[in-house]
Amino acid sequence: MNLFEKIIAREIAADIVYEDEYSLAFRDINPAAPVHCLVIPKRCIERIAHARDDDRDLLGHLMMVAARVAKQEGLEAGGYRLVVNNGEDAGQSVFHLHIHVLGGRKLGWPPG
Ligand code: DGP
Repeated sequence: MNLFEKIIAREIAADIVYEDEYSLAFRDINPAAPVHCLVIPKRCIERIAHARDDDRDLLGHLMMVAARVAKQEGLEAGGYRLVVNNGEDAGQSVFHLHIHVLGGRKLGWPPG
């Protein structure tokens, strides 16, 4: 079981902000912004590059959940950023697909 599967199974505690049949969202343990949540699928896809054609609905669902979480966290008016890190150069450290939802401060671009 990977780390995020343990969070789904409640073997590791997390501050969960949203859950449904297909997805879970919880606060990042090491926040990079005042609001920093992660949206994950309950069925593990290691990284976006491993997604298959039949993951299309699930991927769309995760984006909708990310927008919902951002709204719930009060980020809609000021704006927010969604990030998916894929692989080593992007700094992916947990190999279970996740969308970072970041906001609550002015975010710089491009990322360093
Ligand atoms: P990435 O670098 O894109 O793979 O992001 C992984 C994120 O997961 C990173 O921002 C920190 C977060 N994280 C790692 N371990 C835990 C944990 O045990 N609990 C929570 N809530 N977040 C974690």
